[in-house]
Amino acid sequence: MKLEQSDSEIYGLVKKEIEREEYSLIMIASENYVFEDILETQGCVLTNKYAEGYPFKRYYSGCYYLDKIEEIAIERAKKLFNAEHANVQPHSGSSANMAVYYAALNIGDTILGMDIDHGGHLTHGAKVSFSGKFYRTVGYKVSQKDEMLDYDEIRDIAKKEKPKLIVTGASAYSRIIDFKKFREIADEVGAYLMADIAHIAGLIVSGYHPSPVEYAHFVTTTTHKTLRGPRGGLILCKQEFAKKIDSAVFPGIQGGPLMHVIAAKAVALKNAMTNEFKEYSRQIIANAQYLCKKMMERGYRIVSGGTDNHLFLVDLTNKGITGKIAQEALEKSGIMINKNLIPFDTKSPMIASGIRVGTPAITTRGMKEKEMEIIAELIDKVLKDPENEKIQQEVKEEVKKLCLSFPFYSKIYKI
Ligand code: DSN
Repeated sequence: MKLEQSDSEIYGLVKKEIEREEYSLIMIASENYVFEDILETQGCVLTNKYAEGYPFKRYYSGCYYLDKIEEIAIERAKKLFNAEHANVQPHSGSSANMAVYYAALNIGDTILGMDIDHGGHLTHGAKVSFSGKFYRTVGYKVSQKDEMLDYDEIRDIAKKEKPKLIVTGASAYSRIIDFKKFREIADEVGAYLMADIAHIAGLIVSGYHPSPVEYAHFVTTTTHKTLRGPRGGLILCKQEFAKKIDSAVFPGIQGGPLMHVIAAKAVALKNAMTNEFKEYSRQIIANAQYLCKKMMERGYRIVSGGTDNHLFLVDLTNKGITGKIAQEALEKSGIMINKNLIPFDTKSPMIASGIRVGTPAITTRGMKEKEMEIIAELIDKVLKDPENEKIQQEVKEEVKKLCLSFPFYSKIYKI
């Protein structure tokens, strides 16, 4: 029985969401569109099966095909990232980070991570997260001078606080991260280094951002952002930590793996090995840089003055509006971005002084520099007069027109 017949309420809402994704500019830096092969794999019968354990060492019978699938996913992850060991079972990036902490630390040990207000992730030590509750956490910030990482300052904090684990990686940082320097700092204070590359994994495997795999003891990522796979997590590590990581994931923090998601991760990892994917990553960055330039030409201040990756932060202070107002006005106009704290922000996270803009999803649709110019103009039109509902309606129509020239899910669903 099809969903339309069995549950018309959920079916209707899913259909609406397909339309929203098709006719909006999805510019939330952590989101993307998956292709049909990923949708198909995630929606397949593998969702039925329990497979606690690891390939060929399971607690359930009937796992022979799943063993092969997980083994393929592991081998592809190792090959793509040039890693010694991979665990493909974490349900999310947060679970991947939790498993690394569980493997490497004792409760109460010190973690040094990037402050969430400066671009770090919740799980890098925020007090509201398990990371800030179970561990002693200390944060580093970007420099006030250029809004970039200041490695001397990070070293000073590390020397003073003596963390057992240093976390590098971010959710809202637009510059290249020097993983080698982070490792040097970790070595100086006798800490482990974990690189959370959730945002930039796709750029790394394409060669457009240096890889941390050589330097970090542990690397974590999600598979659904620039990697363009299913929603999930992944851990890479040196062979010496393989056993500890595997038992931290299962039975440490998770039970049965989501085998339909693991199969879809395998498909995404294969796709990421292609030249087409490399070109896609190049275009993500070219689009972000071009859009950034066009926003600057319209008088927007960009945090750190630009971007080296798939995202940038816009400080709206000189425009006299908050991130919250901008997010709401743009959402009504069919442009999805998120309000975001800027470094040294004086506003609360629910209000925020800035917005975060990302290009992975619109690049997946095939948009290039020409479209970035149009998008910069549309964003500016809305933000110049954020209360003006007539402008929002006009821009929404323009956005729909633009989206219609880059059909995506309308090619596979009837909408
Ligand atoms: N919440 C994600 C983001 O938007 O960056 C990170 O997990």
